[in-house]
Amino acid sequence: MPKKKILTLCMIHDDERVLLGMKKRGFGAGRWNGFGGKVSAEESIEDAARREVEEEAGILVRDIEKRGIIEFEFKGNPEILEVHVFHSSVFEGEPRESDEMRPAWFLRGEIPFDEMWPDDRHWVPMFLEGKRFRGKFLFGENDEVLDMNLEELDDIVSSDAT
Ligand code: 6OG
Repeated sequence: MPKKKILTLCMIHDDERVLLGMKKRGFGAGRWNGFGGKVSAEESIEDAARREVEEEAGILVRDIEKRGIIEFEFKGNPEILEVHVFHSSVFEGEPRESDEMRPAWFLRGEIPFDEMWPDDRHWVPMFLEGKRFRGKFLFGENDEVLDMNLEELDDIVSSDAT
């Protein structure tokens, strides 16, 4: 049985701008991404999403809503990353740099897809339109996308709503 690791990813945006962070170390270092990380045993997925935004960008999200779930598989690696993608637009505090991330605002039309995970150009536009989705990506060597599917959902099903 493949092992699953549950992670969060929170993208904060309003009508004009998206807040991304440049990952400074660890998995995905050198890429812009939303904020997030591993869910620990004693917390809900949503609580983990809030905690990770606070740790990585120094802000407290007020509204947070799950918009999608994406499974990532890397060829030759049995571990599957199940990433729960959240949206937020209202927060308290000023984004600040942490050990892990350097935050910056991007206009919605100027998202730096060339410096992000290659899956992002497929689902981020859908996400920014407010759609719900489920996806799967298989990565090969050099993080190229070998296979993918992405479907829009009417809603996130309740069993996924933790
Ligand atoms: P830590 O391991 O630093 O959390 N993540 C991905 N995000 C995108 N857009 N594409 C991927 O394709 C990703 N794989 C992982 C989930 C890692 C953070 O990176 C996200 C987490 O927010 C492979 O704790």
